Amino acid sequence: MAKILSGKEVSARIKEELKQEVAALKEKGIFPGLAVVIVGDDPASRVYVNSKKKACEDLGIYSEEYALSAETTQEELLSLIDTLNHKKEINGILVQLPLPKHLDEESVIQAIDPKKDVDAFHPVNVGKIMVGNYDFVPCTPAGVMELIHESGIEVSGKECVVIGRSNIVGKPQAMLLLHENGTVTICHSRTKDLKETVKRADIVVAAVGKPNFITGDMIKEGAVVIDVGINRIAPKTLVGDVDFESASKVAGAITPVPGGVGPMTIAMLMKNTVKAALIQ
Ligand code: L34
Repeated sequence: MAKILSGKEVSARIKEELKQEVAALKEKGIFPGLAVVIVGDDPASRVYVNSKKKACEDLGIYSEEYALSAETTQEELLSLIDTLNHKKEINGILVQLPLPKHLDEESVIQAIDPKKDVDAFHPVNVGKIMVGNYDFVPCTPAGVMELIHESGIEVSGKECVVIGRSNIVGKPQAMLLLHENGTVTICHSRTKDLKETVKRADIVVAAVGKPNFITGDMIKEGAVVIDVGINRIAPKTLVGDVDFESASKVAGAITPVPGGVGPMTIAMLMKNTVKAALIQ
């Protein structure tokens, strides 16, 4: 049976450390502040944004929430971002994705001051990650790296297979693994022989958004399996992209859903917000 990589526990530890750091910063007159923008009423986004606000409260980080109606125009949203870019109390700006269809995500992200881009989605920050000299790491891939470190596995020289090529997870995840000298393969919907490719991996990161897509027969004995998927298959049932039941029988270490990567994402956002305050 695989070791369970509890993001819930690891994130609690990280947040405890950050809490001390925030208290020390405040003594020096530095007060980290985060603005979270949510547009529309996607229930999942609401849950995540609430967790982000709660984490700020727990750590003593100042936060502002802007909950905009689903009918918000592009101009209104850009105008809010402009205000936040110039607002002294705000060190980090996060626009919760996805946005309603009529809004252009790319230009919204580009409007955020890269120094306040705690998601690291702005092309300037994306480019810095590519080069390997960066301040902010996207929260989910950063959380995955922390969990991999936590499993005690060295990435260097290992076969790493990332399933999914999104800008938010797959692509930056591949870069972070590469920076630690992993041999990285990115799989996606057009990949031939997905099973054979995943089977080679010492480290598997699944970020495809398909419930229970990666099954135990695709996993190499002893591999580290990180499940980024959060799929709601029934009102109260969340499952990952990995079939935990079968995969946990062959993996050496595996993350659960919930309680795996999700809480780590939030801890990493807090880390980036503290960093943003330090940089500014
Ligand atoms: N801008 N948009 C922006 N930044 C992000 O970093 C995100 N993401 C993703 C969606 N959109 C975003 C998040 O915050 C996904 N995500 C996220 C954050 C937290 C959790 C899941 C996804 C989380 O806390 N998950 C819990 C379960 C929560 C539930 O019950 O629904 C878990 O234990 O996995």
